[in-house]
Amino acid sequence: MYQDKYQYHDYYGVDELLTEEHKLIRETVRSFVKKEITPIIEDHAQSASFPKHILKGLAEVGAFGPYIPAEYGGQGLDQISYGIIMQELERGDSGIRSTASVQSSLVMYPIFSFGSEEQKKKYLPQLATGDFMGAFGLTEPNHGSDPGSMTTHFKDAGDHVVLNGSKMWISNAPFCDIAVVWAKNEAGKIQGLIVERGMEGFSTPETHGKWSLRASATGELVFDNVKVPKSNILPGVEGLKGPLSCLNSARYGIAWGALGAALDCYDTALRYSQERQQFGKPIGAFQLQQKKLAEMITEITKGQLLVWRLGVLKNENRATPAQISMAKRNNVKVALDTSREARQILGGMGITGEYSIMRHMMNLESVVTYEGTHDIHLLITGLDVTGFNAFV
Ligand code: TGC
Ligand code: FAD
Repeated sequence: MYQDKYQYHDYYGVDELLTEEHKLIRETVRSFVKKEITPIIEDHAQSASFPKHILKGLAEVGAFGPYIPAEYGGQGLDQISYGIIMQELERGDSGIRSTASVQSSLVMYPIFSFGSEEQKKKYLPQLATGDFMGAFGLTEPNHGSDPGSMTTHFKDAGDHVVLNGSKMWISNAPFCDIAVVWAKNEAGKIQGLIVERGMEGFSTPETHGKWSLRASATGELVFDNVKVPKSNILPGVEGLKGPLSCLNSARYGIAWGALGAALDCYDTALRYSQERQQFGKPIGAFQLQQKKLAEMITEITKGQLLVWRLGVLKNENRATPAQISMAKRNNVKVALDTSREARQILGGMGITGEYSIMRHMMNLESVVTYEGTHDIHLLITGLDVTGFNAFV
């Protein structure tokens, strides 16, 4: 029986910057993860299956749309609370955090921000309870980092539009009830459409054979002359800034989330280094192992301060997309480096499913790629500081 011995690490007393409510939320999600996720996640990752039975529990701990106002089923929490929830979930598994990120930032957020009152009332409460699960379709087979060149499109047909094209690498696609899909209208402008499962011509084939995010369901969204009622078009936004605004929210959550995976790897490696004996003493007594652990906690601590400050800016509506890019890029790299070093500290045991490290490490290969790759975020920072646009 798997024993979750995880203990949080707060080297700089960042907790003192949190409110009692933040800590209570963290405790609730942490307990949920210990009870419901860590005991089962390894089996799901090994068998490449998504644990659908946890969706209700995720909704109950407020993982779906925590910052959406209560009148639409959310909890009206602040951005730091959202970040904390993402961190605790990713401490369990990046795939579980992915499901919550997509539901909150990529499905509920656009409906809340750009949807009609009717759309908000129809979808948001059911998304908050997990009765409806959503997916977000931006990436296409030939357009990943450059979503502005997408070819998925729709044509006016009276009271509805006809949607054609396909989206690839879509988290939650295989089981989603609705998908927020970004497509070009006849004028070539990008708009968001809510596509519902059951609409004729809409299918969601699953992507198999992943070595990363194995406990998360990934798939395609295929549209073959799908008739979408005009009332399902998000009226509040046109252009690439629509989907990119959603990404600001999701990338912010990932910046917090990735630290959860890093903390889990660091915590596991620290304990192992204190217990595992070689050459007559704990391996943690060797300077080379201490270097790894000291650098891990240093980078994690810097990351904790970065996201806390970003959360304050976000609460005040002052966080810029470039600041969010910096935090996503930095913290995911910290987590990936931490997982690789932690795996080495565990020697051969590090490659087994008895410990979470290798699973985190493989998951983070997706996290460093999705929501904008490591290099794309560097170029966003480059543009912000130099004023020169490397994308054109
Ligand atoms: P560019 O010409 O710079 O901008 C087009 C319009 O968008 C505006 N804009 C933004 N608005 C809000 N937030 C942002 N972060 C924005 N960035 C740009 C911009 O002001 C402009 O507005 P307007 O009014 O002038 O039209 O766009 P570009 O075509 O040069 O592309 C820029 C680039 C490369 C930075 C961008 O396209 C990008 O971020 N590429 C990465 C793609 C990406 O992140 N895809 C993620 C897909 S979703 C996903 O991965 C989910 S994983 C889920 C999970 O499981 O957790
Ligand atoms: P490409 O864009 O082809 O990039 C390939 C390489 O080229 C990268 O290293 C990139 O950094 C580099 N590159 C590209 N352009 C430049 C440039 N201008 N300068 C320098 N280097 C460049 N998408 C969704 O819409 N919804 C989802 O729910 C979703 N979930 C995902 C889940 C998983 C598990 C994965 C792996 C991906 C998911 N994605 C999703 C897609 C993800 O956002 C894309 O994979 C990502 O944006 C990169 O696009 P790409 O894979 O097409 O790579």
